[in-house]
Amino acid sequence: MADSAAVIAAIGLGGNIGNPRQTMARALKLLQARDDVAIRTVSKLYRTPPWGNTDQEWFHNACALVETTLDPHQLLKVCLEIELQLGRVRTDRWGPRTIDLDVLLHGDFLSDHADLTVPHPRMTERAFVMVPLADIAPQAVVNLQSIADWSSEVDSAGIEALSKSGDWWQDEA
Ligand code: PH2
Ligand code: MG
Ligand code: MG
Repeated sequence: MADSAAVIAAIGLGGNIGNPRQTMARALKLLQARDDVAIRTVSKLYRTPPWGNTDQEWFHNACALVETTLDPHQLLKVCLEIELQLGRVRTDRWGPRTIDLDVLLHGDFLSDHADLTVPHPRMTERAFVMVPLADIAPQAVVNLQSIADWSSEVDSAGIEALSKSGDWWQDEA
């Protein structure tokens, strides 16, 4: 995409039902297939302890940088459509899910609207977001501090990389 109106956005991916690695790979491929989104960089894939409601399976988490001509609301809508397409059923707020796609950052956009809060609320406190995001955007500044610094401050106990690089999603069917 060589479009002057394109911006870089960061998307958080997670899931803990079924085959999260495959579902997250499919989500990235569905994003990549669009002509208004190009995947630029994907983090390693991580296994992370459940945060919030701790009485559920461990999650898989990753983050991706995409270049997009979609505005933040359009990108969120695309993410929600892909979640549905991949079989997500919404139940508990912090409960188990087949796939969660969150718009973490979108260029310099700031919003605290109820439907779309960017930067994603409390992302800097969550190791399952900061650790993968530090792979791909360590120097990005959120809430006046770099992702690398946030990542080194959060409690990342239990988090384990499941891949050596960010190409884990390419080989999933
Ligand atoms: N998502 C949640 C709640 N808790 N815990 C982990 N480890 N990873 C997640 O993606 C996650 C969570 C709600 O979005
Ligand atoms: Mg989420
Ligand atoms: Mg979500």
